[in-house]
Amino acid sequence: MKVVDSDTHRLHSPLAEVEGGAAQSPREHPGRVDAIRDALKAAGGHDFVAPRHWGVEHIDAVHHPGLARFLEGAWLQFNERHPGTRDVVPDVFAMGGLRAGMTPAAEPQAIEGRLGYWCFETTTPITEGTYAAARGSVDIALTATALVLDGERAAYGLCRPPGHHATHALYGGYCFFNNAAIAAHHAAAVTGLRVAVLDVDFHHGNGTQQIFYDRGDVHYVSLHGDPARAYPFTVGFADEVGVGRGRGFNDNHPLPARTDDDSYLKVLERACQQIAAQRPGLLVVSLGLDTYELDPICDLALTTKGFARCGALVAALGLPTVVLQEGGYYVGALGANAAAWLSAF
Ligand code: Q9C
Ligand code: ZN
Repeated sequence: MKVVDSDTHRLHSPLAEVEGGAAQSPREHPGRVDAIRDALKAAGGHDFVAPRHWGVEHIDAVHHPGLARFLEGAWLQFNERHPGTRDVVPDVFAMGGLRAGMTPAAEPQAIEGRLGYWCFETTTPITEGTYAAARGSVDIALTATALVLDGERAAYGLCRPPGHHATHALYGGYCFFNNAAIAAHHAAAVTGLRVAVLDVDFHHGNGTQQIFYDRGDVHYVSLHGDPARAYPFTVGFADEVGVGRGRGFNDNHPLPARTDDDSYLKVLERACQQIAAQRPGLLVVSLGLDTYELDPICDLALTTKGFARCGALVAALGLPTVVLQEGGYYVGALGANAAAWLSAF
């Protein structure tokens, strides 16, 4: 398979993330890409290509244009007021309730306010190189998409930072720009065909769902830890089916803790049937590997062999397919799991 990767992701490497009231070593770090790249090289059969550069208009087509403008200048604007800050994290959030019964908040002018206006949580620091890294991740996603639009049966984009938690106007969950949504929108716009997004990351892709919730041209289907117990907690329930023209084009499959290969594959088969029933022309897979049995922040129980079965099942859809990397935090098996999924595909 064609694999699109680059080193631009290294520009995003925070020292810490704030989770549960404490700073900890980031779960989402450059070593994740090293592990996947090394395993794919060792497995063989993959053809590595560099990404092209894509304009910011592809990001603005999916996100509020203010999000990219903000991320581009945020680190510098914060450091003008607080010199020497390495990792920039909001500590005030522009929650709707602050102005309940009044006109909604305009974008604040002070950087401390802007951070809490564009961000929804505390585990996604902005460093000096974050914007460039996030742009590079989008370049990888769009280059992989272009390869498939140009006739490749499939391509894999080794995206980092990941993307599926980023909504129209918010970053968070280790995600700045929604790589999969940008890829799916681009493919739908270029081909005029319906596009399906299959999201198998452990966490529900709240951003991707939100971006396409009122659209019938992009069908979002997700398997994930039930938000009754799992991040992002507020989105990803089974009764969220889309709205307006998007009604019937959103399918969520919340799963219980410790779901194993056999149970998972039964649900994945149902998800594939839902995708096939809408007759898409192209498939985007948000490939999170944090459903693994040893993942340190998740609670499903897939095995490396299970990932191979998943890759084979998705391939059987017979669709032109763009596979984009999302999460996966047990680095000791991350490469083997990616290689198993992609080789079986
Ligand atoms: N206590 C991805 O896998 N931390 N993002 C959750 C719960 C954020 C995961 C904190 C998890 C984000 C792409
Ligand atoms: Zn995840």
